[in-house]
Amino acid sequence: MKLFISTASPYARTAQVVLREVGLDPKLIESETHPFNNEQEFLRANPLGKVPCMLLDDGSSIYDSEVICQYLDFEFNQEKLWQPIMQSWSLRTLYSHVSGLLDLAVALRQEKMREEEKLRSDFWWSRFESGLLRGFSFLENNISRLPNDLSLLHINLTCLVDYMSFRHSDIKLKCDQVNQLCLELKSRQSFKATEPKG
Ligand SMILES: N[C@@H](CCC(=O)N[C@@H](CS)C(=O)NCC(=O)O)C(=O)O
Repeated sequence: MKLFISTASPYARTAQVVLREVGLDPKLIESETHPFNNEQEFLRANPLGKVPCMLLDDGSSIYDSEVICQYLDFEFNQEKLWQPIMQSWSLRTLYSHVSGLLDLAVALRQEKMREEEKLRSDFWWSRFESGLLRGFSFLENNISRLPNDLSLLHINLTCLVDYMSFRHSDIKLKCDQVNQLCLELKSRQSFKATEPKG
């Protein structure tokens, strides 16, 4: 089994955290790959050219991050990370909400990279930023709905919050309760070992 990751990708980090939480040895599985390097083995495994991607021993592959996280949890962890949210449509929606915020945060990062090429779009920049502000405000108002047990929702949320500090520290988010919850989660070894870099 091989997990293609990039240490700057918040999506890859969710899979890295789950890998550790289910007790697999990351040293034997993780392979750092910059998606822009277009390595052949990686592109064969995921023609979309995105990390994370999991190559299985039978040559088949699994992506995207949500499918990889569920695969690891189902195959190696008796679904313990999915169970706290799977029974509730409202919590599954909150999980999608966090995934949507990850998409906005990465899209805004790409917009910032375009600025270096003088291709910045004020329209998209402000649309992504206001989506993030609204989305975090919603999260702050709904944080008490999170289940007590660690779940894929907690993992995605913590990767999102850290990615915001990593790439968008200029955006002042009002989300003290979200930050407090994530601070507690970040004391886990799985998060400490996978802090964003790059
Ligand atoms: N929905 C995908 C998104 C993955 C994704 O966009 N990864 C980025 C890194 S943060 C990537 O590999 N980008 C390379 C590209 O788009 O060419 C997931 O959840 O895995």
